[in-house]
Amino acid sequence: MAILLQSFVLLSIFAVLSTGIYIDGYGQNTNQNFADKSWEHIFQSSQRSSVLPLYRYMNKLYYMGIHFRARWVVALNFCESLHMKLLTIHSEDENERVHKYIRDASKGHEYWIGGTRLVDGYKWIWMPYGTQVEYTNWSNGQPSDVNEKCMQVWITNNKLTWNDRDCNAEFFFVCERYVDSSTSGPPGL
Ligand SMILES: *[C@@H]1O[C@H](CO)[C@@H](O)[C@H](O)[C@H]1NC(C)=O
Ligand SMILES: [Ca+2]
Repeated sequence: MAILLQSFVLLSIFAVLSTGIYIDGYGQNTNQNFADKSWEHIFQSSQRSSVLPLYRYMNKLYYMGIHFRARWVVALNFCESLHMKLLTIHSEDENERVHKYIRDASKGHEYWIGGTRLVDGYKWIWMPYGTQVEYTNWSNGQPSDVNEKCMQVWITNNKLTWNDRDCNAEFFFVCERYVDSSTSGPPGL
């Protein structure tokens, strides 16, 4: 039943994407904060094509998953469905940039990113790349609990910092894609 419901939700989202509702919603946003937003075709068929609103920063594209909240694994898979990955953060600059995107989105202050210790229950790994998490920006006192095996970012005291969280909690999320995956990728890959 849960799986059926989940499939239905995902299918509905594809339906919305492929009717182009996104395009109109984002197209009207002329706020200068969105200046680095571009559009990319992801779904194409003979009948119609759809585009995804993406930010571009350095060698990465970013998609803000702000239209439904999901458990961590669902967010991971949804990003893959968009030919993207759940976000990985590798520097203070990038952390700041994501902070800005989250502020601009105005959709709360908690988002899933791609760090997890589900793989061996202990070590923090960026999924689905399988690389070890090196740069970190944990909140004070975090990670707090070995039962919290997934990584989120949250805004506290006007800073974007990281927290370990129960993977079954539902949050918005951020997806990424390296612009040219043949010549660039996350550190360590
Ligand atoms: C963590 O992120 C905040 C901003 O969101 C930044 O001010 C701070 O310098 C970062 N810390 C590290 C160690 O990168
Ligand atoms: Ca925690």
